Amino acid sequence: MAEPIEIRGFRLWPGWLDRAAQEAMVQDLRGVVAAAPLVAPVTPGGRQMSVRMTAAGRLGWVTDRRGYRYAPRHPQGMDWPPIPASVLAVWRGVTGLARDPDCCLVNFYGEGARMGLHQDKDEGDFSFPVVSISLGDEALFRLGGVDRAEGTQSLWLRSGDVLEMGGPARLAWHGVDRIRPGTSTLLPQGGRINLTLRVVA
Ligand SMILES: O=C(O)CCC(=O)C(=O)O
Ligand SMILES: [Mn+2]
Repeated sequence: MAEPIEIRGFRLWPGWLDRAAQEAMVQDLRGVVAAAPLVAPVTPGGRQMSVRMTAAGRLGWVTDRRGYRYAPRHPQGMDWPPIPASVLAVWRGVTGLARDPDCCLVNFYGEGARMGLHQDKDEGDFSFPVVSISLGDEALFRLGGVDRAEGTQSLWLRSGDVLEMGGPARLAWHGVDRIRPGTSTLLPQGGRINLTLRVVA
């Protein structure tokens, strides 16, 4: 695999997954969503998120009026399905770690969906990276520093791209300003799927 592009400690591999691998992963994710449906979560402050979410793995990240947390079950009560092998292969390839992630958070962005600037800090051990996989329509990703006061910059994430937030960038602020509908034919109904792989510890 080619060397990643480094941007402020984030590491980006454009086109890690070719089209056939993306299609196979989407098929695997159809199984995940069939077992654990996408939900429209609310923040602890009561705001409806525009992204729909589910998860795979031992734990899933959830949010509701009670707070942000990792939970052993889907909000509707079912177990989270296992993380597909196709997804674990990306984690292992990028990180080279023997430790697999506990959670694969699945975000679905329809037209108009976004994710505000935030840090991923509900995990117990920040020495492990977060690995993000993009599928479907392009997304304008905003990245900043560990300190919120640092400036931010934007880059387009495309279908098949893999981004690692680790080391100095593990606690960096980041978010998604918008997606660009109609920029990918991967998902028949359009939209974007983002997977983030996390060791929760
Ligand atoms: O959709 C993305 O590219 C980022 C998602 C993200 O930051 C998260 O789920 O915590
Ligand atoms: Mn995040």
